[in-house]
Amino acid sequence: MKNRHILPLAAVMLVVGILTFGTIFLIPWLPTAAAVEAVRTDQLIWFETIVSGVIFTIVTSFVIYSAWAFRAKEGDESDGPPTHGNTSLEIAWTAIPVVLIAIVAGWSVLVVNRNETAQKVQDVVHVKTWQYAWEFDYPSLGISSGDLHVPEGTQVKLNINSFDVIHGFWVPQFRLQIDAVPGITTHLLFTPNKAGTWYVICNELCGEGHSQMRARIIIQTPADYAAWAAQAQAQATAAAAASSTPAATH
Ligand SMILES: [Cu+2]
Repeated sequence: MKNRHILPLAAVMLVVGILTFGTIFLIPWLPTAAAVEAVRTDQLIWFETIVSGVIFTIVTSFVIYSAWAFRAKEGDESDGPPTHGNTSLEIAWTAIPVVLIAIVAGWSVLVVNRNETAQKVQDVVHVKTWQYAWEFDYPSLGISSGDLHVPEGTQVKLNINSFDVIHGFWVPQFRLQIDAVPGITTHLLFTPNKAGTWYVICNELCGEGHSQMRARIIIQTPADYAAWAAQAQAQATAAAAASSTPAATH
């Protein structure tokens, strides 16, 4: 490349780079990450986004600068000079993408593997779905709830069933989703790591009430979670006692 092209090309690259990376970093593209799995997924997404931004900046800058610097003069109807390719350039633009794709593929396998590794200590919750509601049963506590309460820092295993059509269990803050399919039980593992209230959103078009099919997911500190569980258990015991007592007025 001739020296006189280097400075103006660098200037174009600077402008394109600022616009590209401004768009990448100044817009909050991703929702809060509230689980260990979300953090792992986001690291991979950011790696891919930044690499894509660098490649986009280089390619776009060359295209913009070349369209301006090598444009035909007015009235010039002649052919351009013949070009026979450039072997080292072709090797580079083949080898670099191969290496990048290998990195992304390997990294993805690691993320999926780690996300799907069961820990020794787990809370198990049975998720029941139907048009258009969620119910969460806690077999170890003997209670059920319309909100999904989970403690921070402990892996949760969901066993998911549907009683009618296919629904989708999706929590954007976890970057995870799995279908609820009638006739089979599907599973999802996650480890919440940020206390707060988010939503479980149905992610399969399941009927006219689909867009309203949401439940709260409440991530609590272990102490708050234990307090909630104790209160819910006391309520369940009181309700069972009341329903088994014969009513005097009848
Ligand atoms: Cu649904």
